[in-house]
Amino acid sequence: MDMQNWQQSCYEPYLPITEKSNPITRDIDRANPKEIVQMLQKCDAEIFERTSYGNHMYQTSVVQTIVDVSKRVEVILKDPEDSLIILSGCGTSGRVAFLLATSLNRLLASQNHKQIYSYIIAGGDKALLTSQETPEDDPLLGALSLDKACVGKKHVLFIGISCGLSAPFVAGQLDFCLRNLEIFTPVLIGFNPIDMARTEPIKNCSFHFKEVAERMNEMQTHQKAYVLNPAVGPEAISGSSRMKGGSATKIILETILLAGHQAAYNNEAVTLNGILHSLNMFEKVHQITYSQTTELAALVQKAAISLRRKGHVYYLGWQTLGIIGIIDASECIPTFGAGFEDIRGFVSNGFSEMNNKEGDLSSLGPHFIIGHKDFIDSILPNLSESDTVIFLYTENVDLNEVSALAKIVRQYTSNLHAITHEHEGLSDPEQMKSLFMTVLTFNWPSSLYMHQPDLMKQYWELSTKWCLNAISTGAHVLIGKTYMNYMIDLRVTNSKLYRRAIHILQRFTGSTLSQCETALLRVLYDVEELSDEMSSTDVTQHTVVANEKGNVVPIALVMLQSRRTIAEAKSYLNAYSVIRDAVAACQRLL
Ligand code: F1P
Repeated sequence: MDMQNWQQSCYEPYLPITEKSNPITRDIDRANPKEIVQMLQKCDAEIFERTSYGNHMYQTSVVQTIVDVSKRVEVILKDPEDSLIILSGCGTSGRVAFLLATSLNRLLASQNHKQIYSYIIAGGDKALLTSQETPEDDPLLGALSLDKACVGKKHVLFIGISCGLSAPFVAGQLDFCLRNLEIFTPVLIGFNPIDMARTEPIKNCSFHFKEVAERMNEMQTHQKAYVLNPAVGPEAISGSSRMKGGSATKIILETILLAGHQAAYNNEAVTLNGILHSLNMFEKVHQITYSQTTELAALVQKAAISLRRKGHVYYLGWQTLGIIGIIDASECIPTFGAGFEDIRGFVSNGFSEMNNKEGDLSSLGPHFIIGHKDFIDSILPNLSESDTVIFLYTENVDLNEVSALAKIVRQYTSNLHAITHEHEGLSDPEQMKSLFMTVLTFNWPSSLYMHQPDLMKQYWELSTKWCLNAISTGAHVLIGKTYMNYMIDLRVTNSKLYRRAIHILQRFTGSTLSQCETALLRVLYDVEELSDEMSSTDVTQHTVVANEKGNVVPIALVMLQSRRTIAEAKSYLNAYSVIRDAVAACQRLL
């Protein structure tokens, strides 16, 4: 089915695009590693597809908005005193905001310009490395943190990211901007048409997301606000916006921000053609990355074998590729219910490389131990052949450092691999390659970076993100964590995830919405009969309870399917370590 068809209202009409199940990956749970990578390649290609029910990325209206926002960036860069560009979001969207703000501030500093970028992530810096889903539901918190971030500023370009046009935290911030347009120019980035934005009422709040998005749209006619919401198709794993949503956000924002930089500092006016060229280059990055399907599939397989053997996957990255690794690894915990030790990322120089607002967070606990030195001290002594180690580096790093660490790791496991990036023609010394069992090398043609050399780093980051998303997603799919392309065992920790859980129950049991919600609540509160208080309390309260509960949706599913009690459903599920098998067996009970 192509974009044209699945986005038409007849395909899962009750769901916004970002929550739909993608037909390309419908049978991903039965695919082999190579097929999985090919499916992901197709899903990611939809970012650049030129046919779509909603506006697509290359559509003139989208490109024109990118031009308009880039010009705003140019104005701010030319008058940096009292000005700020703030990027904000929840979960992956906040992590992309952080990555861009930090990386562009570094670029500005290296060229002796004032650093004017800032980021906000719901839940603060600890949400960069761990899942903090609850603050996402709080619009007031969003507005307050924005207000605090721009004290004393006269011009603020605010970029609010919510892939699903759904996060109340971001809605609160956009509303705040719309009420203070003399200071703020708000931009909304997401991947649903506005009529699919979320309409669920927000607690203690007079507006919902769609209402704010409509106000934004109206203000766009006066060039006072901008909405960038191309349709890029459903995620490969339903609703998992860390994948396509995160990548498309990075592509759009890097296009905008670097076009603004070129205009402000190199006198290169922002044009429609320039923006189209930039999007084209990102499309090439997609093609080059997925041209190595076989090699990538081999890494997916290695990672799956490690997880199946109860081993681990470790990403050891240099510079921002290390951060990409940490982000990918930490997202596996909420996405796949993975254990924190299963897939972990480490970055050279730890928190000084992160350069995050709140500084070194290592005292917060083991989830925040991220440096290569920490890896050597705490992981290396127990490293074995069951573990897969993947180095992530580019030709711009100190290769002596890379080879020294590789030699140490090799003393513990030969299951050592590398993903590397280099300019075409400048090849990695052979002796480097001999240190690894496999090396996935990307040779980047000069045509890609001639126009804007600054973008090369962003291309390498995106390419690495695609590879790691494929490895971690593919590995979890191969060990049976998904059923079809649904992640059934999701944690119901905010209102969006609560609604997604109910939808999954409806999808697989055919029960009514109210039956599914009741079953979900019974499991959350661990009672066969819900009290009036439990039924009437709001979703926020339910998600607080859900924070401490695992296996909630699978248990509710078994209950609905087979009319079992909670205890019976739990013991039924205990017989299965693989979600796919449990659900399939449960389907047969019908
Ligand atoms: C934000 C987000 C996702 C995360 C999870 C919960 O989504 O935190 O990043 O993976 O699905 O929601 P959005 O506001 O960008 O749609």
